Amino acid sequence: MDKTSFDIELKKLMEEHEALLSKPNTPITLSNGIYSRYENPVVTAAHTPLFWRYDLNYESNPFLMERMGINAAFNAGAIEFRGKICLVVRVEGWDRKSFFAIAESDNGIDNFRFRDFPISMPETDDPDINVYDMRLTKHQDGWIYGLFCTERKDLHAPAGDNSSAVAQCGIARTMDLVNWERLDELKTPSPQQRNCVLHPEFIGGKYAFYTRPMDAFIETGSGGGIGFGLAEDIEHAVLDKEVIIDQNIYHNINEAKNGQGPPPIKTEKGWLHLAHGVRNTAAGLRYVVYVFLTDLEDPSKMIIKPGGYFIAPEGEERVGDVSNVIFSNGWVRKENGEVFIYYASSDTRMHVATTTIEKLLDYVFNTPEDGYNTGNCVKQRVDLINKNFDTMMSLRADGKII
Ligand code: M1P
Repeated sequence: MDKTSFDIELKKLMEEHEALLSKPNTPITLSNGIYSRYENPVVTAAHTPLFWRYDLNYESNPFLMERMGINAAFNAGAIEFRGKICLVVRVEGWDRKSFFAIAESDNGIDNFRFRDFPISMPETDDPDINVYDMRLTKHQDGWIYGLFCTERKDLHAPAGDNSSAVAQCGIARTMDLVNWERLDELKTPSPQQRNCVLHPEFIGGKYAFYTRPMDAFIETGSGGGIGFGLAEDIEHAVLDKEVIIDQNIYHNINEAKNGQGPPPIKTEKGWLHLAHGVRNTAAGLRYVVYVFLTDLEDPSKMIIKPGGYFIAPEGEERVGDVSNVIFSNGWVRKENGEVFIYYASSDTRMHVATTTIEKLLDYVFNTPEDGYNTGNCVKQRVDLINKNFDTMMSLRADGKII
């Protein structure tokens, strides 16, 4: 390509990129009353800066090749910081390695822009092979913590198995989202950990962690659900004991496994949790997210859990690198009671859904709990139909429904 064509192509690329970044996002008009979804994803691989992907220099890249592409931008931690919504996005290159990068927006709905540089996360003595899924906690002790999964090859895997890894919980902290201090990895009674989250407040003077005990890399095995444990110290955090606070249950949305999403939000009625649940299907695993509430004094104590899922994949959300997945590790409670839920679809892109604390509490307290069998579930539905009966009949008489 000659220099003039190069300049024309580059200008086109930059204009298209800017058009994507500045595209307004609007709520989908028909909401389910619980939350509103939005028309467009908020962050995708295409949102990453062109200068992360292209060599913009004509002399070294005369064909304007995208030399270091980005495959996906998903599973972001979220925090409101200095008046902006900051997402710590799991960005995955064409080389399959994930890294963290901050995308920020003034309104949290659109116009997310990545900072110029990704986060250069400090290492421990045992370097990470891959890191992902950061949960951000603004802790009572004044620090912002990022807990994430760190993976290294499983040295005990059979020869030729290049997929098995050992997953552990990495911990880093920051005051400014720029400089990060890496702390020791979390030690727990479980051989592996994913989906660990730091609770925002001290419990009995200790740091409290949500965990997801696992026997192996993919299978949770005897772990059984979302765990909870206390550590004396955060710099060398050790949990001597993990109790399961939300168990996997037969024939349920989390029958295969589950995991705490973002840190819980404190409300007057209890700690509001968002978590993901996984079940098996003939087409593979299906990931959805669900909500529950735990006790204000003792967040390991479940107060109430609505039955079923809160968000499941819809439309284009169903398809991606790992299809049929909704996963969330970030949400933000605004001062006015609004809640912005950041969720990823199919390990590919980020979306937002908006709701309020008032609606979430209504949802948790007034949605029937799981009936655990078909008979009970039919009774719950018949109760609803009976409750609606008079309204239904008068709407029918008025010709408003058939
Ligand atoms: O691919 C779906 C998700 O799988 C993992 O979640 P879990 O540990 O609960 O199976 C995570 O690797 C997550 O990043 C991914 O979105």
